[in-house]
Amino acid sequence: MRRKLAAGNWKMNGTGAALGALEAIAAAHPAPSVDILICPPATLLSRAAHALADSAVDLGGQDCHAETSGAHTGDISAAMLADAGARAVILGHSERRADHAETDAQVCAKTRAALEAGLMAVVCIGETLEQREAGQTLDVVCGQLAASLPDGIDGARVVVAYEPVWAIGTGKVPTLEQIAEVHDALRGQLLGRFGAETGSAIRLLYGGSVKPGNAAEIFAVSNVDGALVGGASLNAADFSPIIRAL
Ligand code: G2H
Repeated sequence: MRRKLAAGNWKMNGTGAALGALEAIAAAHPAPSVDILICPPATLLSRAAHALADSAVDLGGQDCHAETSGAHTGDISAAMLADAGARAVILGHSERRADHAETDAQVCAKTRAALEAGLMAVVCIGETLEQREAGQTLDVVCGQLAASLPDGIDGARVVVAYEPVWAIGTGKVPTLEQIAEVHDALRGQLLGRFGAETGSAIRLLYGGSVKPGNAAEIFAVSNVDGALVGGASLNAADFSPIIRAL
């Protein structure tokens, strides 16, 4: 049985003053029945790890380099994230794919590096509006999934987040039928490629404009094991009801 996961992606939001929001989220869920992961900016990780040391909330990064060290100015390795207190890392978010031209092959290499560093990898995939309107959604997301995950993975430490690009930060959300169609296809592909044990252990999150008002109905969709939440993960007032809806 897959444990549900509520993951927060703070993106490029939050300075030291935001630690209070992290503490409020943790304080509201002292013994959660689901996993809670928050991925603040890397600059906050060490302080957040200290502030949440005794909490049930795990911390994650938002990207890592595929190499462990070297001449890569401005980049952060998976081992560095782990050293700063991260237990996970988001990889291949559509904003990284768009802003930094990240390819599936790069995401795959980063995923391998994250797993080797002992992190859980939250691998993001999703179609653009043009691709959906052209009827290419399943081809696109299944292609991204195939090329973004390495072979030989531990399913318990891999999470796939389906995030339609057109639903991110827009307030637009796919229909429940559209979410189910994609998640069922992804589960089928994972089972076919990795076998029953690994393929059924990988958690599938939905992401894109998840809010307190739509979380419960999304979580009731087949093969939705939780959510990757952006804007609504920045404060306890919004994120706590989403966590409770899981
Ligand atoms: C999608 C999501 C978090 P939001 O990017 O990954 O953001 O919930 O703000 O749409």
